[in-house]
Amino acid sequence: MSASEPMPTPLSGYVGFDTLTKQIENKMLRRGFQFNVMVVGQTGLGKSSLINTLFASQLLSSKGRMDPSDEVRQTTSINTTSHVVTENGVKLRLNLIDTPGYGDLINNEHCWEPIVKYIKDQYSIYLRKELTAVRERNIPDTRVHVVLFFIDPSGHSLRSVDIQVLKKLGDIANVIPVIAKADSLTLAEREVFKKRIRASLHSNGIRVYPFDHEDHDEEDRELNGLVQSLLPFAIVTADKTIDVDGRPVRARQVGSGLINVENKAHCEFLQLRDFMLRTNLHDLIETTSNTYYESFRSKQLLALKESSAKHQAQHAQHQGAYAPAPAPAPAA
Ligand SMILES: Nc1nc2c(ncn2[C@@H]2O[C@H](COP(=O)(O)OP(=O)(O)OP(=O)(O)O)[C@@H](O)[C@H]2O)c(=O)[nH]1
Ligand SMILES: [Mg+2]
Repeated sequence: MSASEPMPTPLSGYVGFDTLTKQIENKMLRRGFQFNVMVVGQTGLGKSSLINTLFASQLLSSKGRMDPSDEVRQTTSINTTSHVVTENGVKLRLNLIDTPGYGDLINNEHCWEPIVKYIKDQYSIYLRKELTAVRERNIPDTRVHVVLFFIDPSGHSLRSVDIQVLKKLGDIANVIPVIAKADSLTLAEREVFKKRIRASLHSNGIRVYPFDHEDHDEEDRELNGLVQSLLPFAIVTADKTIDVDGRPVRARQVGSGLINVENKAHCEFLQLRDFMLRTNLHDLIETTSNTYYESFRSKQLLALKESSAKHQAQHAQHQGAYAPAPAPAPAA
């Protein structure tokens, strides 16, 4: 107890404020949660396929490619699909933001600009709503809570264009790197590749999620450490649904073999989904707001203050130039 805190007053009967957490929970349940996921990476690495695998059953109505016989459609513009999913009474509103692949152009310079602009635009929209005189009680949140960054399973290292994009994204949003199409690497190759990527991220000063911050306690730090040593998640996305013990399971046919993407021995899709949704969904939302949006907000407000001070100074100078000349001093 701190020195300034008064002594606790004993209660003579039940008052009822122990229901406070329940009251908050009920309110949160009624309101539901908003979670916005973006996929970014070179072309053809399975970004759109992951979106269809992530929340499989709920996404059957999505515009994505669900049947392997459908023609593969290249994503050509930033495309957001919205879904509402409910699990045990918890309502989650999802925005899945698919982005066009990059990296197949001769000149990849600035290929990240539309993606960075999209992320910043969402901060800007939120800030404008926050600053209006009559604020909405619940501002719609379109800020990107997590960017899944797809790495080509080359087995070599990160390409220089990836490093550039990761640097830009790591400064403005939570980025979780994943090795795409991990079925093309053996387990031993995956491990070597992962180590090399972690070293490259570190040597290039790229911040990926999760990272420690002051709100974290010992337990959070331990979990972060475990996940950091697992990054990037080696994933395989599904292109069909199979039946395993009477339960529909998402899978991919590779050659004559079948990969159950929900089997932890086959790939780390489940680890990624658990980490993103079961353990860290709230932290991803909070970190976006408290770290990235906060930094955007303070920079914008400082810039606004500076420009208004400059404007005022210019105005004063302007006024001075037209001010009547001071009266001549009386002759001695
Ligand atoms: N072997 C294998 N193939 C995959 C995997 N994920 C996706 N594919 C296939 O890769 C092709 C491209 O998949 P998309 O999901 O369209 O890739 P994308 O990253 O959205 O591509 P762009 O929109 O062009 O950037 C499709 O034929 C998919 O079936 C995977 O994990 N393993
Ligand atoms: Mg696509």
